[in-house]
Amino acid sequence: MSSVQPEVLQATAVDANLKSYEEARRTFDWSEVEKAFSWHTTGKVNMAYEAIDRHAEAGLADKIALYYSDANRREAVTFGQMKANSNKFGNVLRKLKVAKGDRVFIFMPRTPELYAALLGTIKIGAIVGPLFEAFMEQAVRDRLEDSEAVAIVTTPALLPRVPVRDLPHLRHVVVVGDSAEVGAEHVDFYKEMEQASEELAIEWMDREDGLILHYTSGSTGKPKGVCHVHNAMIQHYYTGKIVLDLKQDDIYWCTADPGWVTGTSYGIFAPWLNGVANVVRGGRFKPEDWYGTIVDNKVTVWYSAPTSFRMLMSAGDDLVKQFDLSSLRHVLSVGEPLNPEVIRWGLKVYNHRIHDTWWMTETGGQLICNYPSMDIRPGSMGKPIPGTEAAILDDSGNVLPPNRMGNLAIKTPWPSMMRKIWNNPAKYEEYFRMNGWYVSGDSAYMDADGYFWFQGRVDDVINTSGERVGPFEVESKLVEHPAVAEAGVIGKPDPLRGEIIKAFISLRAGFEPSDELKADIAKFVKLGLAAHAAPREIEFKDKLPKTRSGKIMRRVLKAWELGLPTGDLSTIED
Ligand code: 6R9
Repeated sequence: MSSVQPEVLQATAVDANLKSYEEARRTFDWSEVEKAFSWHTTGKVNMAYEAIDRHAEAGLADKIALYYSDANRREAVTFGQMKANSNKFGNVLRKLKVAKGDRVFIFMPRTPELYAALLGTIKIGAIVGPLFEAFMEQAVRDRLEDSEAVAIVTTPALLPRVPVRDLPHLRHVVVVGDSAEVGAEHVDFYKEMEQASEELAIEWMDREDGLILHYTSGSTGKPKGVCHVHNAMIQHYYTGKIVLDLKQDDIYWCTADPGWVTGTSYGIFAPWLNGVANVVRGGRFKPEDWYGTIVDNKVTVWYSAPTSFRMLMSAGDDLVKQFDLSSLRHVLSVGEPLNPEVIRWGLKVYNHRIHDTWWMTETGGQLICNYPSMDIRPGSMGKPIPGTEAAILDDSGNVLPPNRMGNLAIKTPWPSMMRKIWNNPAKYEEYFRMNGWYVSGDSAYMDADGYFWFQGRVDDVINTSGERVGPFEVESKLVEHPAVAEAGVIGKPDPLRGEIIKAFISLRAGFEPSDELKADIAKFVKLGLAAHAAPREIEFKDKLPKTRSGKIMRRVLKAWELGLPTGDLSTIED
């Protein structure tokens, strides 16, 4: 919000798909994009057909759709093979009497099987729910329970975390593994796939039929099931073109897991709707493996996250020099504020501007972005995609003038907007409380030239290494520990992870603070919820600040942590 001249990184791409942002904003029309899809002639559609089969049937059957690698496995899958494999899995589910609209979860690490299973689920019209492999039993249970899922696809290693008791709707556990590891009560993935036909009668869907369910954390309550519909493909396809700048010969790599919306919208749908080869790297993050993935596959377009870029930055410039990264032509980021420092570093070592993009699980697709043909102002998320309108609103819903901080909001609707929160219409309505606007929960301002600048979250949601963690979920798990009386959880600023989770804890009578107890409590959350949800820091307090209604005041904890004034304490307990 300063008046000094902003730093500008000039546009470099001369042959970008989006030639002129300003002109596209004036002339763009979503109905033009729709013509790329089959529903124009039939009125019916299916995301998986448009992403895979359409290309296989248009002469690209032998083109590589997926370049997969991890430490032990390397495999290329063509569009034709992906069509056949997803058809087979669709038939497996049909044999199990899974039908249109049923919820099917996929809980496994990234492998070619995951992609066939996810697309096959969509092909028969079921709603797919991808889950992070890091989830522990409680996290899996919450999601299966809320959505009344009928089936889950998993691996022998993750099987112990799949709850089967007290889930009356869950009929099938499909296990992707060696037959010896598949119990009689489970469905043997490989065995069924072997017997299944490669021909499938695709379930033709209405544009507004359910496609995918991504659970995400809010500041209160259990995780919310954000539901997207097949219509989202319009935005995935279009942003794939103008933001990812995808072209036929690109080798594209999105580093996100499908358990996160980025790993589906931009790790599956956007590249394949554009008929582009998609790279998937399994296993954990290791700087050498990541650079190796770019070299081995000759990656041209790379979509990652600030936390990863920061980790690569801390791995050092010398490491970069050991790899030939000259195949790269376009680099992008999402998930957290992209530090100007990281952009400058990227320019120095990769010789590329890193293009920041802003969007959310709820928005389904990119909304505020930097484009190859547009100047970048480091620290800014960019400008709204053509066909959408973004604004900064005050708390009464009035549009604020430039340079004023407020609620970042998007004019409704847009093609990939969520269509419901599962089982929770009241929560859904909350987002749209300001007449005609979707209220994001982020605060930001827009400068005089229309660039948007992220300022923070309005609520208490923590963003650690790009993962959204609801403090309430962590607090709930903490108080299950026998030593914990009460817990308050905040995000503490961290140079590498953006934020880390810090827990303030008051102990039950009879327990004494100690480092062993801290470690035990952190482990308890790690095993009970998820590794990324475990507090990295714990501080014991005799008493936690609370409102009279008993809510732990996280903003006071945060102020303590940062050494800031605690602000209005009128609602504090005592
Ligand atoms: C796609 C995704 C959404 C929240 C969002 C905001 C933060 C995402 C950002 C960003 C600053 C960016 N966020 N992109 N903050 N600059 N470019 O990340 O979805 O996991 O639902 O998180 O992430 O706070 O509200 P999701």
